[in-house]
Amino acid sequence: MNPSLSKNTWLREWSGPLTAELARTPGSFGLGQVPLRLAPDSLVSMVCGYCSTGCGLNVHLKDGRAVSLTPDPHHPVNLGMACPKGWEALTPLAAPDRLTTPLLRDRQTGRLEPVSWIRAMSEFVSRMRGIQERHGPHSLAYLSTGQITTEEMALLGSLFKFGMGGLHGDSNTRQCMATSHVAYKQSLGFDAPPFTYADFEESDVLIFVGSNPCIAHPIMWQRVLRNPHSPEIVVLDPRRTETAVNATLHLALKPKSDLTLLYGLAAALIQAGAVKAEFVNAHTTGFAEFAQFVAEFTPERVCLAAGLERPDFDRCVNLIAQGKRVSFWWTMGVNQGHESTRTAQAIINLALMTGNIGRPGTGANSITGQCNAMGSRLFANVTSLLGGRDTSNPDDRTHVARILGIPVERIPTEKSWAYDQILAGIDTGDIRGLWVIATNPAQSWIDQHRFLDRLKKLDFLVVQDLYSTTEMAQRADLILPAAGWGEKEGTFINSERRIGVLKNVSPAPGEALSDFSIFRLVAEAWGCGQLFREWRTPEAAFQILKRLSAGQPCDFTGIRDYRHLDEAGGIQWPYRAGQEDRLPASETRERRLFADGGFFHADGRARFHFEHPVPVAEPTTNEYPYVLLTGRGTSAQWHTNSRTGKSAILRALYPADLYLEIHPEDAGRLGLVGGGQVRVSSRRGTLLADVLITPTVSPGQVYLPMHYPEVNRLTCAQFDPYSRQPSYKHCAVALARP
Ligand SMILES: Nc1nc2c(c(=O)[nH]1)N[C@H]1C(S)=C(S)[C@@H](COP(=O)(O)OP(=O)(O)OC[C@H]3O[C@@H](n4cnc5c(=O)[nH]c(N)nc54)[C@H](O)[C@@H]3O)O[C@H]1N2
Ligand SMILES: Nc1nc2c(c(=O)[nH]1)N[C@H]1C(S)=C(S)[C@@H](COP(=O)(O)OP(=O)(O)OC[C@H]3O[C@@H](n4cnc5c(=O)[nH]c(N)nc54)[C@H](O)[C@@H]3O)O[C@H]1N2
Ligand code: SF4
Ligand SMILES: [Mo]
Repeated sequence: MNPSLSKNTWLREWSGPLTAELARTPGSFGLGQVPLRLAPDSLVSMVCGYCSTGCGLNVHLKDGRAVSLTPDPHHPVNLGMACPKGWEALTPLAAPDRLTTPLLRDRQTGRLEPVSWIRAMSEFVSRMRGIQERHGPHSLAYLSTGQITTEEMALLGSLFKFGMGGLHGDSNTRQCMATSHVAYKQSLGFDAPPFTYADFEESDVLIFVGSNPCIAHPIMWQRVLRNPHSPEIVVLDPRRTETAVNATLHLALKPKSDLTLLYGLAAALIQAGAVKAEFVNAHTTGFAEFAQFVAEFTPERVCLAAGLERPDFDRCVNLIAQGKRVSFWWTMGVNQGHESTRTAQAIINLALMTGNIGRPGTGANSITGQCNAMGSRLFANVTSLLGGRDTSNPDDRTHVARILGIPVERIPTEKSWAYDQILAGIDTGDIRGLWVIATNPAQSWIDQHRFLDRLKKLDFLVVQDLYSTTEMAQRADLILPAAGWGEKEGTFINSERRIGVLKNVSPAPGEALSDFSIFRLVAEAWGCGQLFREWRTPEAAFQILKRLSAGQPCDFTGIRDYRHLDEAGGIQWPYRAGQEDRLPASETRERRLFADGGFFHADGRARFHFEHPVPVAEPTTNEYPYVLLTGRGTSAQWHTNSRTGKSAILRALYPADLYLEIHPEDAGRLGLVGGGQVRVSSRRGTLLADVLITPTVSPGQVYLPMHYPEVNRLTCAQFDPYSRQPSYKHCAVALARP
């Protein structure tokens, strides 16, 4: 049977204005079939759905079916290149464990059984409502993602908070970009990464802090390789990563000594007369206090703390002092730390004090992780109100209510709990029902055993995913089958603030629905569908997002519609209505922020933030003598491997089993042999891994790639106090022969 027909049938059965509408216009709701506006034999361009680089990919349609994919040679981001995940992006859609119907756990047998959407929705509503009636409206929570479209995130955040009366919702962006969000907001006045990818090619000095783009952002790294200025590349990473090997200077600092080192660099730059006083005086506040604060971070002190040789430190200072266009880039080695916000701000401070921001080839540049973490930072309605507004500000609430056409009383005045607080709320009985969308925290959240124990305490767990086999799905009471990238429409925002479109080029299997349609169904079933009547299609929702962006730093009211985005190869915010006529030709394809030195605080000035470094939660001891670092393994593996593990081509590009990187000296002392096994234990758990002996890690440190299910058994739940981002990259472990 034609799957789309069966969908229409059940949709018609379930009465209600929305469902009738869905049944009438299936294509535009991502209900499975290729929208009519795509010619059956054509080349369809769309943005990649893995990492935040946002490469343009061309999907080749034959007889209305996606048959292959090639990188878009004209796309301003990737210029015809793609990494293995991008090339293989269609393969995971056809995996045999795709969900084709909702699954409900039978209370008698404990097994997950297929049910209709009507049953799934009535179960969702009756059990979630029941929890709210028994334990109050805030006893529900959701955990979402940076991997669904901006339209979907905004609808979910609005539905849950304004429609269902919930308050607590967060996403895996907390695991990833929360630090950058808070750091930018406090320092620059808005969460605004200032760069454009051309900056990779225009710098004469690039400094990567806790960032391994060779593996995690390979196409950004290709842009670095195109830099014609023979740039100096400095890498601050405890490991000799693929990126560090390609650097002109690798500072293999001790794990989590970044803040001390960055303050030391600031002090030495001040000593070297490298401060751009004119810029600092005109555009910043707090420099004098900062200069006084860092004075005690002498080269001797910081080299000792960071385990660096003085000549390497001096060389780094000279490169920054003498560089004409210095750019600073950071990723998870910074964000996933116990003092990560101040560390990110220490990087921002270096760019500000040396005037390296707002000009080509400069910037304090946080590289994003997931394809749409930037969308979630602006529109998920999680830490800020839609469009980067402030939940606690009555004017902002009134404004958003007016734009959405909803009563202002529906907008909560309080902020949601952060991810870790929501989980702690399960222990205290405050959170009883959890809805998990497009994230797999049963593998990816820190301190896994504790996480899994908490799941058992829930009254009701709903998981919305592509696959029935993920660690989360297996534990759900109800699974909602979602359409994935390539099976739906919407937009993503990449690392350089570029909004790109994705398209529906492949039918979703069985009764799987786009997340957008699922949220609309929930709204309808909950009885609040009327509040979201304007959110008819993803593109209609995009028009609402435009209005929400108006007047904000992220204003993109100048973008007409999806077609406009498509024709332009994506458009970076800001792009205000009328701006297209005023932009110089050189800036229509890419733009950076702060060219005029004006920042987003009310006084137009950027701020220096700083604070004394503090020790890690779990230093090594005699019993647990090694520091465990975790992160990405290969360019072919994506997070919990639910998608990348489906491709035979990608599987051939990474080791099948978990492996531990260990220095030859340590391996020798412990009698470990390459290819043999090692038991790795922390205070919270233990695992077995294959031994990979390599000098890329320093003695006393070991490394596990995060893509294998066991890794987070070991990690230690410590959080940055400002961003509440987990510190995945530091805990103490013991090693033993099994
Ligand atoms: N292939 C692939 N690409 C991806 C992803 C993926 O899963 N697979 N995920 C995407 C996502 S969501 C993200 S967030 C990004 C992550 O991108 P990256 O942050 O570049 O990747 P990681 O390997 O997590 O961490 C980077 C480096 O931080 C270093 N590090 C550890 N501790 C410290 C420290 O104390 N100080 C410093 N300076 N460095 C430290 C690690 O050794 C590691 O090399 O990648 C994105 N791209
Ligand atoms: N030890 C350690 N742990 C880490 C990290 C680390 O460096 N070290 N990094 C952290 C970081 S930066 C991140 S971002 C997280 C990532 O952690 P997760 O978000 O848990 O990882 P993913 O595997 O990307 O999970 C996405 C899920 O969504 C599903 N999915 C994909 N597309 C769609 C869709 O369109 N709709 C729906 N409904 N579902 C979809 C996938 O099948 C998958 O199950 O991991 C964190 N965990
Ligand atoms: S670099 Fe990122 S966006 Fe580009 S193809 Fe690879 S995964 Fe996709
Ligand atoms: Mo991430």
